[in-house]
Amino acid sequence: MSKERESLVTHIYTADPSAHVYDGKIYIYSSHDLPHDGEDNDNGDEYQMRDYHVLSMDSIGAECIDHGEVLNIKDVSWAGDQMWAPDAVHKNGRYYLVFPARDKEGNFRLGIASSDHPAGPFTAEKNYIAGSFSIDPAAFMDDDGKVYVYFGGLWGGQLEKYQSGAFDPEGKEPGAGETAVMPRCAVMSEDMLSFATEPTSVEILDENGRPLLASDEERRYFEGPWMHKYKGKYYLSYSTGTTHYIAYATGENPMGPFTYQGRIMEPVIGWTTHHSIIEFEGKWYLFYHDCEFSGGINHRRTVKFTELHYNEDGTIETIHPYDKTTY
Ligand code: FUB
Repeated sequence: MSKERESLVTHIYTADPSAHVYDGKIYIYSSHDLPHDGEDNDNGDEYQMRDYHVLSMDSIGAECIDHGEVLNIKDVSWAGDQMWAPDAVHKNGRYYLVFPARDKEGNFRLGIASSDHPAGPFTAEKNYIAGSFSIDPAAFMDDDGKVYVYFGGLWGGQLEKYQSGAFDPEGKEPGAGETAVMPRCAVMSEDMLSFATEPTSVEILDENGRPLLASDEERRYFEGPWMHKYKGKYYLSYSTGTTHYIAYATGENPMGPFTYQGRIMEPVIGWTTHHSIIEFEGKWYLFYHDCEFSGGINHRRTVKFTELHYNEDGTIETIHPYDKTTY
């Protein structure tokens, strides 16, 4: 049985969980960490993933099933290396996996693969999405059926190299006092194979309506976006990277602007923190990963979940991941 805040599976290392409810079950689209002895660096070279697995649970607490490898990099003709955090979306009767990988030139791109079944296997399109770049796509379908893809990650994820709109190999994070690099968002085409709109920056503002600054590392966006809707409001949540929080901002429109609200989760064991949020049978859950099972090895992560609680005013209670008095 899967228990709250315990590793869902331990026969492989899994990370970057994107959870969805399909046909009344919970499906988790995750990265598959491959153990190796290479060193960690700021380019994320330690995250050497080459395939995806789908996990599922019939209900919260049920046994977590690994559906095995659902896509391997050898079957993605445009990809060269490093298949990082994926997401999925169900549209037009098909299940679409949206995933990042480095192309043959070493630049991260976003690709699409599809299947008739939520647990795959998935067949990749021949080319990456034209105009795509960076990592961590999160696909959100709004009530009108439009699919928005939020994406972008600093450092290894290369987002700071696209500030001018085109790839600049010398691109650096902005200095103190300058506006932070913001996540990107594009609307997907009806057939889910291309961007229907150019990717645009999604603004995250402070309490005074000013864009968060690059030096505000406790609050600014780093990677791992997720979008969900609660009581008609849009909640953009993300990792702050260097400060290891899962933070969130809310807004009235899926393209923003969003106003910073607070932290959803304090740091976990391990450098990265990556999450997703779902509603299942009237309760809300956060799926995340940490490195507790591997004893703190950054690229040997396992996926977990915990319940998430809203306050009356729509703010989210901060989760302290190892405080057993809170769950
Ligand atoms: O898993 C590789 C990278 O680590 C992801 O793309 C980031 O979000 C972080 O979790």
